[in-house]
Amino acid sequence: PFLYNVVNHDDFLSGHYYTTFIDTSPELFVFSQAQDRGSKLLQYLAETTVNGFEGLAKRAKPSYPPARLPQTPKGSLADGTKQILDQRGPDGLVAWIKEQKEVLITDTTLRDAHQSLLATRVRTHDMLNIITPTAHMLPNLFSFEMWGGATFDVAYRFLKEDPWKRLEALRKQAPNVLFQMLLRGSNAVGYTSYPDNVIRAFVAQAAESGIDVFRIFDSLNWLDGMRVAIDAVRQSGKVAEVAVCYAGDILNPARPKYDLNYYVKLAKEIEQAGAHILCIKDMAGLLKPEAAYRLISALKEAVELPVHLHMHDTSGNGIYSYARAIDAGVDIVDTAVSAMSGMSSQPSGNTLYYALEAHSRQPKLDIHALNQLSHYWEDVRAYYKDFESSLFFPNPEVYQHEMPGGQYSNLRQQAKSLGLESQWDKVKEVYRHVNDMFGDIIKVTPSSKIVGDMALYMVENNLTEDDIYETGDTLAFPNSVVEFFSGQIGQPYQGFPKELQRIILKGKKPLTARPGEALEAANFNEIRDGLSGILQRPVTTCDVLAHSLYPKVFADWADFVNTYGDVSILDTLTLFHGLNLREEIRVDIEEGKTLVIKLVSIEDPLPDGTRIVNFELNGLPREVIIKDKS
Ligand code: 3PY
Ligand code: ZN
Repeated sequence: PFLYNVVNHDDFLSGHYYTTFIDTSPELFVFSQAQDRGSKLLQYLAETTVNGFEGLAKRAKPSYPPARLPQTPKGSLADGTKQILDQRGPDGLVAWIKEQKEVLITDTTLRDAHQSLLATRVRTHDMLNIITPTAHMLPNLFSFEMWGGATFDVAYRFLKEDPWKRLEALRKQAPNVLFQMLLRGSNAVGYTSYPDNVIRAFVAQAAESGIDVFRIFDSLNWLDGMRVAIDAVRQSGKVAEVAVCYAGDILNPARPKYDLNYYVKLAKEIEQAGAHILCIKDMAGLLKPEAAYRLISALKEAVELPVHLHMHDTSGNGIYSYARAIDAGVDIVDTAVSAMSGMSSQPSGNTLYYALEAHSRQPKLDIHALNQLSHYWEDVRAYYKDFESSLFFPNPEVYQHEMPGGQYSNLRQQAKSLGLESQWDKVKEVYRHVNDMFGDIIKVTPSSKIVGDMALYMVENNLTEDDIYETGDTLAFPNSVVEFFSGQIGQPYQGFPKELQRIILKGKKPLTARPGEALEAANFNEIRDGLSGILQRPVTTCDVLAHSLYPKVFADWADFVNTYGDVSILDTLTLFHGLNLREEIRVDIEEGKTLVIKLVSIEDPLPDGTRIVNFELNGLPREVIIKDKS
């Protein structure tokens, strides 16, 4: 009974109906799910075709040949690191890592690479198309970094998809290699501190849904901010990889705050705190080659833990630094598939392979496979052209401004939206200056955002450091800056600059304890009950956790899904641009069920600003009325 609930109803056919027929027959409104999904999808396509995609300048839908998809090799999937963890546990995995002569590789293409190059916009759809060949072609990888960081909120907020579904779907198709995520300590995958029970439950669920290795960091390198997460990961039976964020320059004696001793001492504390792996997280790409050699040598000496190095290639020195780190004995390094590497992303895995030709530690990777995967990503990257960052060449200037790879294009965009595009050089300079005013802090999400907010504030209002000290009592500082000086994101190494803290807090007393201790535990039952009124399906623990972290983002997403259904099934160009006139697409809404959708015409606007958009859905005409927002 497609479309025709009334005329197919038994009472209607037999003539036994009255004027109350509609009120007394609720089954009339039970439409087949497919029909309901089809209608919602048409509504989405009509609106996107006419009004464009939120946050994207409207332009004609581009057309590309299909992405070059490598053939999945024949034969069964080779076992990999996932089986080692599952069979031998985290300690067994650690022992295995230490036995490897070759350097191990984490591939970041599915997370940090697109977070840094394409504003985190790569969709599950494009990952799912390549994950099976990837799992077959790269079974020797240490891990796929494919979740966490900004991917969690961006999935709900901008891509209108469920990040948990991404994790679970990829897990199913790549059961042989470890899955790794980035966890911001007590900030989880958010930008603020959360109650301890949220951190614990989030870790437990992420482990259950498929994460094996949790890279945990604190945006101020404050170990207290990471302990709850470390313990939760250990409790889940997964791997706690604890990160030291790299700041400063150990080669520069004039920059003594973060010297070699600082890193060695912190690494030992991290080992004591229960880490399985130590990570050096160089989120801006500041670790110069000689510094990489000295740092890794010292750490390998100081701790028993395997050392995993994460870098961004902003300066263009990434491969050289990796090569030096590999000579110093680093166990694992992060790279991306070539077409998604370089600049603010990770160094290219394909390039590293060749850089280590004839070297005893050349990674065991199939370079032919990596090149084929790169072809796929080269083609797919074009779909996301509108989100490309503005960094098109190596930028050693990063050694001055020290902005993390993921922040550069974001801050530039923010500056632009404030009308400060022409003052971008000044913003970079002030960013570094703010860092020094704040006491030379670690800059990574969310502390990097705070420095960025303050820099924009100063440039926008034409304020110098002296102005801040002289007239600060009368200034309304950005919220994030006030929160930082209140101790809401933790305690910086060697404390806050006292005078600036007094000016910014205007007499308010700062927190000196761990923010999580002061926060009331989330009431998951209450959240679950609340969500059951919003979601038109059973509420899952994943939903409850997402709502705990991002109440508004999650509620907006749920609203979107209620209106338009699951748009993650659309191909990327269609999601962003809708359909061209007379274009026909096939959408698989579930195994064996395909909708054939054709855009027939878009009528002129009516006096009330609405338009009728005519489609064919599986050959039948359908019209959708939408508001033209132009
Ligand atoms: C994140 O927190 O998302 C990062 O990638 C930090 O480097
Ligand atoms: Zn990174």
